[in-house]
Amino acid sequence: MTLTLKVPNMACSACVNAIKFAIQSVDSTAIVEADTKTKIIDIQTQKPEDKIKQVLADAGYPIF
Ligand SMILES: [Cu+2]
Repeated sequence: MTLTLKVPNMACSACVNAIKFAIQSVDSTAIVEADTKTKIIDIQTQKPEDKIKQVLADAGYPIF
């Protein structure tokens, strides 16, 4: 499953690393592609969207 989410707080490569780390903490096989210009991340994961959104919110990157 691929999720496409917009993460308004994602500003730089450190944010991308934090987001990847947060997602991979719940799904170590997840593949995360992020674009800091568009604030869009594409995530290939087996976890439900709600779970991914929750870990991102917990990491300081809420999805609106
Ligand atoms: Cu940043």
